[in-house]
Amino acid sequence: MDFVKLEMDGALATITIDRPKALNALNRQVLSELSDAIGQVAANRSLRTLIVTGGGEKAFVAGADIAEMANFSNAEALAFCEQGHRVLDSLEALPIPVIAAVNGFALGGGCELALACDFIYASEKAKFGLPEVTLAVIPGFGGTQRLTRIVGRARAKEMIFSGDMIDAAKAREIGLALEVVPPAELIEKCKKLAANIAKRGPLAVAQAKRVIDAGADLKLGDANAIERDGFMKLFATADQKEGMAAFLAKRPAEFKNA
Ligand code: DAK
Repeated sequence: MDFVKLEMDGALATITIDRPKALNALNRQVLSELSDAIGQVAANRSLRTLIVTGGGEKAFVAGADIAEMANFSNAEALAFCEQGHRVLDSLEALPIPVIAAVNGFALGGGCELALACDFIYASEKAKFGLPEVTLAVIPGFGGTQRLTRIVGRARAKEMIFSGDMIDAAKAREIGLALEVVPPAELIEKCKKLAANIAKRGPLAVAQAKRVIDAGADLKLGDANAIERDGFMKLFATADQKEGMAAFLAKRPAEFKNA
């Protein structure tokens, strides 16, 4: 892969969008490589967390590639949009937690990539924005929908209508970024959380992610039915027996992902 790096280290995978000369902008090749990398993560059952970040000093991802999009026909725009939706949906559907480590500009499609992760940790120099209206288009990789679900309709409209960037502190204030840390500490902060996640019951973490996401757009009663289903299913796993036996025996649990 030319522009996407996939590293696996024990239970942790890291995907780096690595095209720093274009501030990691997403063109069709980058999206296709990202799709391959996500497929490899999905196929590896020893992984417990994925970190997504940007290569170089300046950017997470500065958006979809404007040079490539500039002369798109309607049909090409639709195909690109569908490719973006497919890739980000597959990222969102991974059964393991996905942390966006936003190390710089997260604009347009880059902000949308971060929004498709489970949550965002940001460096103090991160900048977020959906500037598409500046280019006379709208966000096309799910940003109008995912941002609205995370920060609420009015804040999403403010960002999308104005096209303005916000800094990391503002992103945290509105609930877009969960944590903001000095640049040099960003990956360590994400790794620390990943190490904690790796100690927990993997099927339980996956089930928690599934029920939270599946219930998010439902009425509470229907969403709680999904929770009941997930809770019940875990009692058929060896890890549940091990987790509770280990607690009662006052020893650390050894989970088998089974
Ligand atoms: N695409 C292509 N190249 C980009 C880029 C981008 N999004 N962002 C930066 N670059 C390139 C620059 O052109 C420059 O290339 P060279 O001139 O060196 O060849 C290089 O990266 C360094 O950028 P700058 O020289 O501009 O660096 P600065 O520090 O001065 O400025 C900046 C950094 C992030 C403020 C600036 O680069 C900038 O404003 N970039 C564009 C940000 C942006 O507008 N992003 C949103 C893109 S639109 C859809 C599907 C998807 C989308 C919409 C619709 N459908 C099909 C319906 C999504 C749209 C977007 O993401």
